[in-house]
Amino acid sequence: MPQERGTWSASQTTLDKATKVMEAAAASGDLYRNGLGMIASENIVSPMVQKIVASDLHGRYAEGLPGKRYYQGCDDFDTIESVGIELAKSVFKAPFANIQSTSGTVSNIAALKALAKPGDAITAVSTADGGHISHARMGAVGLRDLNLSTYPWNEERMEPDVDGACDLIRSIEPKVALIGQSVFLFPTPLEEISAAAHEVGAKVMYDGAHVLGLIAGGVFQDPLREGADLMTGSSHKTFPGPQGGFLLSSSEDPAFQKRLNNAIFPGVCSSYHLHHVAGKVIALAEFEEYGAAYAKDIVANAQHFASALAAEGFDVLAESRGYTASHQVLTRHGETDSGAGAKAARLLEDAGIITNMNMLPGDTKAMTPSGLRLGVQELTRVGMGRLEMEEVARLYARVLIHNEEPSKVKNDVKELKSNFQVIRYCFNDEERTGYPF
Ligand code: DSN
Repeated sequence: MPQERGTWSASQTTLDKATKVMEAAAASGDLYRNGLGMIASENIVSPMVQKIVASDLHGRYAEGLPGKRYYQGCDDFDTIESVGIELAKSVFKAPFANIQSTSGTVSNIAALKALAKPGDAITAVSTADGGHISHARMGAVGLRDLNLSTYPWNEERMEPDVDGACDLIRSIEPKVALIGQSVFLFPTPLEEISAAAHEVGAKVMYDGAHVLGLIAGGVFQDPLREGADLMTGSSHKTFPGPQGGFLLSSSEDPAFQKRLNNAIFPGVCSSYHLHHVAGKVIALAEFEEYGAAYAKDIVANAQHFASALAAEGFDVLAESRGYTASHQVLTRHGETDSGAGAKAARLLEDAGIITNMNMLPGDTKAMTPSGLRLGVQELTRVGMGRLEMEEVARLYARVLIHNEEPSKVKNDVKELKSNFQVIRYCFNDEERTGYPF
């Protein structure tokens, strides 16, 4: 018998659990609404993306590609995905785009499935130097059982040592030369590395997860024209869409493109979160309109913020290169492996500033690093500019240099943030303009 409305009942214990979850979600929303979200891998989604992510698509299934589905009922979604593929090709200037992947890591797993077989060699940036966990044996590289060799790292320039990387590639002759990091301050000298890789028959895979919006906005580097055969990325960092991933390629070869599509489905996805794909498509349309301005403002803000932190007395990395050319800023808060970064992140959180501890060159332990990795893409999205970057640097100094009580600083963080509640660089929405609930 179907359950009659009105006879639905639930035990108080289960209801209490659901209530607790709803309250925690609302509290998390308040934390970011009233605080400063500065984790470099995060962002907020536009009102139109918020709306479509909560649509009926959430409960639906699709497998395959537009026009070639296993399930009925996909005609409307075919429209959405077809528009999205064309937008992704245009926004990323890529002859090939697959927009189904559910995260940057899933895109990486698919790429490695398409490019290499178990036992093959791969070169990448080590996690200690800022490489992503999916580039490591503990992540996707290990899952594919690839033999990893890591590039020598130039600490001064915060990028792979180019000659060393080329020598490594020439001696290892990997199947895949993987480029890109999660700590990503400066563009990688890709042309030289790609030339060495192609010389030995390797494919160049560029993980643009962090910097995808900066690349598409034309302010970082242009990997698909600098030698990368493939670019993976997240849809929710400097590219400000819902959580998910992209798989992009410079290849016009239909057989290679088919291999990439097959690596996503049936390779690593069955259904693929249609509401998020639809959100990505809206975000792509918004990016086509406003992305270049957003990307430019992010990098300008990161540079202002880094200089302002240095002026307050912080040890900001890469001073000789102008601190940063991306959305990220790196700060050192104590001795190598001292845990000073973890302590700083906790104090900032008490003041309503959300960051993450990060290993810096020399650190060897992930849980007791000496640094912070800071991102300004979310503050930029709500309209903060140069003056606010200076104000935020002063708030950091009050907590971490002048040892003010974080709860006192939190009031000023809330006051500052109260003036920045409207999400920018997106289509107008008459019903809502700000943070989700
Ligand atoms: N671990 C994330 C980051 O913060 O860089 C990316 O997946």
